[in-house]
Amino acid sequence: MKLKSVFAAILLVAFFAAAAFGAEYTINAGIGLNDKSAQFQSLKFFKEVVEKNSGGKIEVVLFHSSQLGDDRTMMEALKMGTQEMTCPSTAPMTAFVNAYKIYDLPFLFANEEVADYILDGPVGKKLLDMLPAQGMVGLAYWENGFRMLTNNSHSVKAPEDLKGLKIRTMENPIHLAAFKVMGANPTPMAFGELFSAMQQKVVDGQENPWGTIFLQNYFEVQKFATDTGHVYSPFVLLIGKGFWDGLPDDMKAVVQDAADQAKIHNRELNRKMNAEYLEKLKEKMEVTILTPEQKAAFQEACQPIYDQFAKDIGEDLIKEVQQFISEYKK
Ligand code: KDG
Repeated sequence: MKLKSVFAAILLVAFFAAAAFGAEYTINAGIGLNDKSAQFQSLKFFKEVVEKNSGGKIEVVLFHSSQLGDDRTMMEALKMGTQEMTCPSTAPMTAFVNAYKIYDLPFLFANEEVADYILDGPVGKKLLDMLPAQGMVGLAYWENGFRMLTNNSHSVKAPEDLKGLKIRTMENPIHLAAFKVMGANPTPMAFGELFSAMQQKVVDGQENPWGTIFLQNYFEVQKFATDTGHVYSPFVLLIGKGFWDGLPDDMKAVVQDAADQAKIHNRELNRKMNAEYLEKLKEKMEVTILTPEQKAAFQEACQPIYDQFAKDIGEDLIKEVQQFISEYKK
């Protein structure tokens, strides 16, 4: 038998053996966004790398569109060991680790590059290190992105235009306070309930990155959009601590490496998609692109939030982040 055929035979035997015995570990991974999102595409990338590099020992099963529940429910499930993986926005993570509120400060990051610098630096790591005490392990920061406002009443060009608008926010006290101080009437809600809430006019508007606004078809129920970019939303790829502790070291290394590779893929894809979907949305909604002066008015309106939450978040942590941000600018 030729060498090539021997190899093919070995591979075939290995394949059938894996199929017969099944994977040793199963990671059930769920998210709120749908299967067209950059987040789901990145999870598919993660799955391929893990399954290949673990030699089939780990199987990753993917769920989207809140099939396993909302961000908060899935984090609870990780803690209880009934689900292995999720990838929430950091905003609802503040219910478990208060320090994550740092990322909710309005207009903290000027662009994606400074966000990467902070998230991949010592502050980002310090916050990931707080998760095991809560029964979760943070593998990597992926990206949700800068959040933009939509509504179904009128075009918003200044904070005053927010007056009376009922806006859905994530379940996070800083997001609520920021929209209040800008003049809106905010209400927290799980992501999975948002589309029908807008359709049934329970809320007038919401805020999410361009990719989500397009891919979740929000333009069908929202006429107006504004590029407020009021906060940058990171995602954290989370794995349950109980499950993680049960993995042998070589499999932990495979999962960590796949999470890091998928992070790079995710950030590139997300940025590309957000830019593309903004252009597509311009054909479907009235999109306002703010001038720097108009944007500054929103930033100024949100300024009191920094004082309001200084003690809660920790003045030292805020100073530390601001110090790193100013270093980055130099
Ligand atoms: O998959 C992520 C979603 O569950 C959620 O985090 C999306 O930004 C989001 C929101 O507005 O809830």
